[in-house]
Amino acid sequence: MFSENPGQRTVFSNKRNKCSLTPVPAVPVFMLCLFSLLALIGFAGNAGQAAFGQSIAITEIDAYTGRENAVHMPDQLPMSRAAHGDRDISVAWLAGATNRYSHGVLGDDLEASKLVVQLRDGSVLDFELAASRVFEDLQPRLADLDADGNDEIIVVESDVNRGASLAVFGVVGGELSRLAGTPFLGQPHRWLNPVGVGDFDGDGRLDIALVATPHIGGILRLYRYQKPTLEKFAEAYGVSTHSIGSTELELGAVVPGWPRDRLLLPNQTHSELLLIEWTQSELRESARVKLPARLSSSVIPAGDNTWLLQLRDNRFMELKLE
Ligand SMILES: [Ca+2]
Ligand SMILES: [Ca+2]
Repeated sequence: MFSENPGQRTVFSNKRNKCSLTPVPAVPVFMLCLFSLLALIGFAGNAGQAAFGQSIAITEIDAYTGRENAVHMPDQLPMSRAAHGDRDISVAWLAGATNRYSHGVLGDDLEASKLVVQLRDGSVLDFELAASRVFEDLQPRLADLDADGNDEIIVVESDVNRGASLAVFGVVGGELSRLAGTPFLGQPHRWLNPVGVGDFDGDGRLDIALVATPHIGGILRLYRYQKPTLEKFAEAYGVSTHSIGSTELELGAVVPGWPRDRLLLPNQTHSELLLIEWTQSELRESARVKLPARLSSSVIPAGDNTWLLQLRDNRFMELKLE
């Protein structure tokens, strides 16, 4: 069960040192009951201060070579990246370029009409969408969400009339199938950007993080994978992980940790980076850093609690959690 309409919402202000809870208009009683199992959350904490013994250090570094969106697989979508796995799927990619969805926020006006996988035994399977749908994405993501030893595929599927949803695919009975998905956002030209997978609630199972509508007021949403549904359990406003027209999709990152994984996410204007943790009752901001200029690139993991990033003034930076 999940909802797209929580009874209250938390807004993270773009101003430093300020968080606020903002009630939304009243909803019918039955809807409140329906939503009562959802955790309604917010970013708590004091900006600029390190909570939980955590702080973020930013240092300017020499230029590095970023990731390339190299196209190597048959019929692969231009500017996309294939995903390589070590379980049942050896490689997954987006294919069948089409301009049938007039949105074009990912670098060009082409989106994918097919998802293709090559299995470890060399066989190739594909899933072709209906004419009203596209994969509005530049990379499938592989993760064994249900710990059965086989990978699931996380990808953005958009409907030309209802906008984007996050979909989970997998190989079942020798076929590539859609296993679960979030609701579509509800209208055309509304997109969402997956952040990644991690155990954000500490229950030992992988969860999925995404940022809905990153261009017009981003909303962080956390989901548990409970086939055939994705259950939303946390939500907060005021973050963004993409700029319109960019092929850089990973402005946010999953931060491995114990007892829970956390998230490193830009604020709405990409001028700050926030370390965010789910505490079982709220999403807490546990550290924050103001960037010397706005973030322009994906945040690339470099090991040892370190990430590499680029700024709009063309400087290269190293970010380290301490
Ligand atoms: Ca699996
Ligand atoms: Ca979990």
